Amino acid sequence: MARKSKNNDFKKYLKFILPIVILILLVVLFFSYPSNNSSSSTTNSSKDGSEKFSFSLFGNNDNSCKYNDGENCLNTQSKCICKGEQICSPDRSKSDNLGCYTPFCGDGYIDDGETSGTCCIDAGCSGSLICDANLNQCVKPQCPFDCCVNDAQYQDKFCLQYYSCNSLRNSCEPDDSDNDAFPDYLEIQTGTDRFNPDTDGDSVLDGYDNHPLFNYLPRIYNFDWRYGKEWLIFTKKFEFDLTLSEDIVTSYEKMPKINLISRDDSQLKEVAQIMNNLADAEGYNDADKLMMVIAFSRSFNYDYTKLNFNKPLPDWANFPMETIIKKEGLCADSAVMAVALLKEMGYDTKYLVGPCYEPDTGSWHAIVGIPFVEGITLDGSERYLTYNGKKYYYLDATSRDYSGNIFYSTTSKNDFGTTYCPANNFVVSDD
Ligand SMILES: [Ca+2]
Ligand SMILES: [Ca+2]
Ligand SMILES: [Ca+2]
Ligand SMILES: [Ca+2]
Repeated sequence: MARKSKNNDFKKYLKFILPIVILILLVVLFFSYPSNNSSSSTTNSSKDGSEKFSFSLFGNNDNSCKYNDGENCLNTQSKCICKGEQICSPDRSKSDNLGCYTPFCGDGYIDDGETSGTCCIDAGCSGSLICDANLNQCVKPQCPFDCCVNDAQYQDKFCLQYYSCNSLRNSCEPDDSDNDAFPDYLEIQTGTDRFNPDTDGDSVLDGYDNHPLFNYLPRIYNFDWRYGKEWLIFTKKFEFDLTLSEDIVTSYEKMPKINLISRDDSQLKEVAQIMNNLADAEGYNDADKLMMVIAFSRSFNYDYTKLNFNKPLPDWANFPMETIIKKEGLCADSAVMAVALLKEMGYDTKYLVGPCYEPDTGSWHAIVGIPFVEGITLDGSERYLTYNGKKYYYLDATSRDYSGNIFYSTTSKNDFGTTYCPANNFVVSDD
């Protein structure tokens, strides 16, 4: 009886205890399910790497990263663990919930291994170099000008064909291979030779030649004037013809007004030869030869249109041949012409300039300085200046409108005398 009773007690005990055990298990199950995950997902890790679901029979849930509660890879390293190439950097805007981040070149952060050499997009460049984002390379900055060739600071930028870089101005300027004032690209367009400064051989550089491909039909220029030993009493008429191409005549107006006296001019050489021949035919001494040329110069008209050009001389004066062809000019034109022509004839002449005062304040006068030569008679009133130990006598080559004594003297006030343009103020102005 007792055994039966014992068996019944156990059954009663099971009936009582089993529901309690099952109830406890259900309660444990319920609390082991994460409260923030109400979905029925059974995946145990999301793409951000966090543990979404864990099952523990014993209800121990501390192994998952509670990022909603502020846990991250930095402050809870044991649970919030970054994976693979991720780094822990909760401050970055694109970090995941755990504060993990996968760095890449170009993300704006300098990470381990990123230098100017490996990732200049993030790490930047040293010195004046800049990062080329397409190449991810440090390069010199692009030249900001027309051109920068072999410039240490900038990437080289070259000029188009037939242009070269002026390194002082960083600008592309046209090539002129033969230095004839005619750029290569224009020579190619025109058909002239870019390696021959005078394609048609008419003595006019291509750049100043109205017809650079052919010698334009020449024209005859006639000159006549008078000179005599007894000045204004007995005179001899001289004359000569000069054959000049129109291209030569127009070239003087195109050329820059530099080296007016020193420029090598084959036409002026021809005139000098004519003058020497004319004087030699008369058996003239040096003094008469000089005066014959001065008389030639003084036969020209005074160019009143240039009268108001009160500029320093002679940068605005004409070329000697220009004055000869026009047969007119100011004192500067006549003096430049006479000095250059007499030099070609073998005389050591100087171009002299000096200021003139009342009533024409600010104006200048230009005259010729000549050395003493055979046949000159001096009366003591003549003026001269000493230059390099040599006396140069004043000679006024300006037009017949100012006729008078040829020599510039203290008494020749009608001839730009000392009151008007003080003789002591003349200086040598060679060009
Ligand atoms: Ca040229
Ligand atoms: Ca040429
Ligand atoms: Ca020519
Ligand atoms: Ca020509």
